[in-house]
Amino acid sequence: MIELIEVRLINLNLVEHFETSFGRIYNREILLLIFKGDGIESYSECATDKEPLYSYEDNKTALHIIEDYLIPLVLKEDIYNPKDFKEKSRFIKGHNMAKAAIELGLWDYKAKKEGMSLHDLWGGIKDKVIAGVSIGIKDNVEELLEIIDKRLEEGYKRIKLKIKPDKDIKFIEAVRRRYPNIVLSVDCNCSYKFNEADILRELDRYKLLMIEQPFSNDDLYFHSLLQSGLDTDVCLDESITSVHRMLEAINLKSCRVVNIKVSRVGGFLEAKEVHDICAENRIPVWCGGMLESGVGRAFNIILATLPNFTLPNDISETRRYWRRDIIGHEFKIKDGCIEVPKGVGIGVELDYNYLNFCTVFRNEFNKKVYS
Ligand code: OSB
Ligand code: MG
Repeated sequence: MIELIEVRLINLNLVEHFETSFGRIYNREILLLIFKGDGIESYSECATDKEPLYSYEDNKTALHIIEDYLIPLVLKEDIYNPKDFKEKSRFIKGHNMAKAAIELGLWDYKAKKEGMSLHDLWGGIKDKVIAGVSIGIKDNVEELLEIIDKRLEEGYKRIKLKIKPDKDIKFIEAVRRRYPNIVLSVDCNCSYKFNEADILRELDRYKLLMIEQPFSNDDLYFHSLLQSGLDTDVCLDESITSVHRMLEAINLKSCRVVNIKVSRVGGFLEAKEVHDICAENRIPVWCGGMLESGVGRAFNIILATLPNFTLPNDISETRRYWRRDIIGHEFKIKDGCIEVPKGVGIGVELDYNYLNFCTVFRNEFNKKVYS
């Protein structure tokens, strides 16, 4: 039985700033959850950040949903099975990242309670996943080429460039000229309007692995129009928020590739179903990232071991994000891959010394208050 849930807000400074079409960030503020009971400690993190830029959720809305609805639900009704949690939290519309944070913590708890790895519990079939890296928008071409040199040297199997209008062709052209054969993709993070589709059609020249989320976060229709006239595969990220949206995208032919994030779809159960539906429809998937701490990264790595994760992931080494992580394990690339951590649950432990140093505030919710 889960006796206590701790919610922490932690601050982690990025090794290098990260710029997308939403803007430039220098640090992450991450909500970390710790579940305690039965002598077990399980972890998870919420993918929200300070501002609602990637989706409508941010740390404050997630904190509200988690503390005022989801934690009371879990503690009052003694929920520890992720399936029960999903059923019983359905009445709350949306807030997928908040829900995913609880569901993931319950998965780690369940795996630890059963004395097994989450990798086995989720049915992962690989013991390592292909590492890729997402490179932020740079001020000039020289800076971009310099960082790509470094990333290739570090062993990444795929380079993803963040682009936006006026920060696109010139950069892609220069990268392709220097590296005619690397596996290269671009992520627009919703920054193009449909009347700018001509620019996107020009990208067919550069043999990109995919073009990720050119249009708005809730669009499927214009993506479908674009895909029908494009050789390059369109990949959806922001638009795929549920199994339902995935089925719509398949029927509309809005994309040929999907970036799966457990946080965006509201948990592993939903992500697994999206994964399975994509497999049935011969749509390859890969695991996206949200600049997570080591806790979130461990979940991402485990997720990416499912069979239809056949494309390189946005899963990078620890040192690409943090000088020091809040877990006692460092993720490293070996032969272009990152290994699944071994051990029960997510296979990594919190480094409480550093975690406490990074903690901005901490709230505790005790079961006793709710019974
Ligand atoms: O669109 O995939 C995205 C980071 C924050 C928000 C959205 C995205 C990203 C990334 C980084 O691309 C992926 C990573 O965690 O390395
Ligand atoms: Mg993306």
